[in-house]
Amino acid sequence: MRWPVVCILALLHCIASIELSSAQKNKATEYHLGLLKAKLARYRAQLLEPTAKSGASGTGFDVQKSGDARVALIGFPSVGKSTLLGKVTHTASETAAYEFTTLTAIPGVIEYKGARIQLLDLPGIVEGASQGRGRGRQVVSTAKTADLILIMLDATKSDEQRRLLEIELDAVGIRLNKQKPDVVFKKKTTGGITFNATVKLTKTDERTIRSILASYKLHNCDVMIREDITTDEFIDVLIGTRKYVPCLYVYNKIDSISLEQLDKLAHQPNTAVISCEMGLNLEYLIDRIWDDLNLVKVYTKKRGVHPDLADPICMRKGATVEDVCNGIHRSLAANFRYALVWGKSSKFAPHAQKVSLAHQVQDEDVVSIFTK
Ligand SMILES: Nc1nc2c(ncn2[C@@H]2O[C@H](COP(=O)(O)OP(=O)(O)OP(=O)(O)O)[C@@H](O)[C@H]2O)c(=O)[nH]1
Ligand SMILES: [Mg+2]
Repeated sequence: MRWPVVCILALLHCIASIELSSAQKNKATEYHLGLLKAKLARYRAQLLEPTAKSGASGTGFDVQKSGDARVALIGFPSVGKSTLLGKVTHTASETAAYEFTTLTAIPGVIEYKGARIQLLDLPGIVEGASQGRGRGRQVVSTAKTADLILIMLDATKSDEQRRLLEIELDAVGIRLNKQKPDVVFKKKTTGGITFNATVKLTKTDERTIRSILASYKLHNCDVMIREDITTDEFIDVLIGTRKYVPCLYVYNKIDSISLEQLDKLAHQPNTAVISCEMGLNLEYLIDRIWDDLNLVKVYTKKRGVHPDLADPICMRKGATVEDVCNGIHRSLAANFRYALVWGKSSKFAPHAQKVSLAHQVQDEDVVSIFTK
């Protein structure tokens, strides 16, 4: 056993025993627990991201990114991931009633109103995947590269599966449906620690944070906390390699459950219910995927011709006309005179509005750019 594994086991044991005795949950316990978690997070990070010389790889499957966004399918074996890929893309991935049918990453493309979304079918994972069971480590590492994670669940199985998958993704540093904590952290070479909190901290305190900094041997840094964060969230900021990824929970096989069960599942947040085999609700799922990716697609139009609806430019929500220019050609923004936009972002819709580079575009806008 490598030493970090031994440390983790020992620390887990300590945490368990502290948590047991913390029925009255006093401040001292919280403080020590915070320190232990900081240590644990550091050992985990070493274990998951081994240095080059230790040889073990923490990398995912080597699949080229393509299209406008990447969506990864994560789930236990036989929940229907490959069946979904076959239904919504032109790519076939072997499907079968036995577990671990899929052994590698298989990319397909969802065509959505001209946008191209890469959907990655991945092998099923099992409990302990983040520690390297099966191909688990590779699967969860690949999930880190996705713009959206679809956690696929079997509607006929218990809800325990959902929690187990969340634990596996959490363990490799993926934070689902969470924003990066609003903390500014800057290392310095001298000057000690300056600590500022612009809000009242109710879930952690300055003493805990200072001790965690000391345990990471960070004696010179600026910390500015602008949100009521937990100790865990502060550790995430320190570790710095966390990935904040949106996630949609997809319950498949709804053809095999009762309407009451269906109703209950469908009302959970960030959830879509489908049946791949019967083709139920798949169009809704794709609309949801598009929404959750937080992208806008913009169609460009040359003077005197219709816009090209087959080939939009896809950008993050909040993108401006300048981003559209850069998406077409590097030199365009420099020679920009004005643009005309039609669609939701035009003040005069359905007519065009004349706009400058700073104008924010919206989904399905049509843009014409005029240069000097
Ligand atoms: N009843 C029902 N069965 C389904 C549905 N979708 C898929 N299945 C069945 O579930 C089984 C597993 O499907 P796969 O698509 O191979 O599952 P997978 O998640 O890719 O599994 P692995 O590759 O082993 O991880 C197959 O026998 C499918 O026919 C569905 O909507 N309803
Ligand atoms: Mg499969």
